[in-house]
Amino acid sequence: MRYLTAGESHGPKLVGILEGVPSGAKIDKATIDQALQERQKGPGRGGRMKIEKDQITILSGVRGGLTTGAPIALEIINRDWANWEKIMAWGDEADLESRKVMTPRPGHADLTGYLKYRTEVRNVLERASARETAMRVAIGNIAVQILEALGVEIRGQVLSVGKVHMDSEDTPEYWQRVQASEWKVGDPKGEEALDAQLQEARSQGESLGGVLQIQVRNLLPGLGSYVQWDRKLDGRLAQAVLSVQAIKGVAFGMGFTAGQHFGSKVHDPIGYDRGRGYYRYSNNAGGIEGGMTNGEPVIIEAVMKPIPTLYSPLSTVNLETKEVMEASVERSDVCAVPAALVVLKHVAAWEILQAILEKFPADTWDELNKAWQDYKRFVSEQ
Ligand code: EPS
Repeated sequence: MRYLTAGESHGPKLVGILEGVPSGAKIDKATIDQALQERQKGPGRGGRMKIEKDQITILSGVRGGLTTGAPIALEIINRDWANWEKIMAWGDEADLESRKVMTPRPGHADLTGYLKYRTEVRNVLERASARETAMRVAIGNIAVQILEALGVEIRGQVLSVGKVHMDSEDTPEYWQRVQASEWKVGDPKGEEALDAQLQEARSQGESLGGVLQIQVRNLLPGLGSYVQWDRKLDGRLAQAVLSVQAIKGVAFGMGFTAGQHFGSKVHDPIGYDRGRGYYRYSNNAGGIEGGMTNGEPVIIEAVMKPIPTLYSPLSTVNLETKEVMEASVERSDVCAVPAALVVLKHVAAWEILQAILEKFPADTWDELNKAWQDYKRFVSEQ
C-alpha cells in the first residue's frame, strides 16, 4: 500500500490517494468521520476547531460500502477556506501581501522552508501545518477498519502532559476512563491537574507537549522481517510516528530505560501453553524482536514537543530588515496532545496493515482473512 496527501491548511480542501487496499473490504464512512471528529477534540485546541467540522468524501475505490481494489481518493473540506479564499487563491488574483509572514517562528518549518524553497513563509507554514494530519487519520482509518475486522485492536492513552504524569493501569475500567476522558487519560486524578496546567499555560501565552502511548493488541508473530533494514517493523513504525508534526522521539516497550538494566531484567522469558502456543512472561520488548512482531502487544511511546506558535513569542529575525524582533503569532492550539494520540493511532495502523499485507495474499479481503485465520491456527497449534 502507499498513499500521498495534498492540501494547504487554509486552502480549499485536503486530498488523499491511497492504493493497494484489498478489494471487498468493508469501509464505513461514519466510522472515518467519527475518527476525524475525535482528532478535532481536546481541551487545548484553539479557535480553528470551532470552524472545522471534518468529514470525508469518498471519491473513488469504494462502491456499496466495499473497496473495489482501485485507488481510493478522499477529500476533506477546509471550512476556514471561506475566510482565506482571496489570500490563498491559486491564480494571479491572490492577495500575497496580507497575512505575509516576515518573522519566522522558532520551532516551526518557517525559516528553513523559506531558505530551501525560496518562497514566502506562508507557503511553508500552510503545508507544514498539522492540518494535514486530518487526511492521515482518514487514510489510516481505512487500515483501522480492516485491522479490526481481522480482530486486531489499536488503543492509546496520554501518559503525561507537561509536568503532569499519569498513573497508568491495564484494567477494563481504566481503559473506559481513557475513552471517556477529553485528555485521553485514565488516572482519575489526572483531568483536574491537566486543566489547571492548561489554564496556566494559556494565561502565560505558552504551549504544552506530552508523552503518548499506542498499543496494538491481538497481533500474530512474524509481521515485518529481520532480513533487511527497511523491512524491520519497528523501523517503519518509528518513521511513521516521527513523521507526525511535533513528534520528537519514539520508543518501544521499556524504551530508553532498557539501557539502565542487566539483560536478564530486560528480555522477556518464553513460555508455552498447549492451545495457546508460545507466549512471554513480560513484554519489555514492546511486542517487537528482530524487527518482527512476536505476538505480544506492540507498545509504542512517543513524545510531542510543545506547539511552537507562542502567544508570548520568542525572538526571531525579520527576513527583510534583519532586525531582531518577536516571532509572528498565528492562531494556534495551546496543547494538541490528545489530538496527536488519534493521529499516532492511525499512522501506526497503516504500517501494521502494510506488514500484514506483505506477509499474506491480499488482493481480496477473503484471501487475506482466510490466510490470517489459517496462520493464527498454525501459530496456536505449535
Ligand atoms: C496549526 C495551527 C492551527 C491549528 C492547526 C495546526 O491552525 P490555524 O492557524 O488555522 O488556527 O488549528 O490544526 C488544524 C487546523 C487541525 O485541523 O488540526 C499548525 O500551525 O500546525
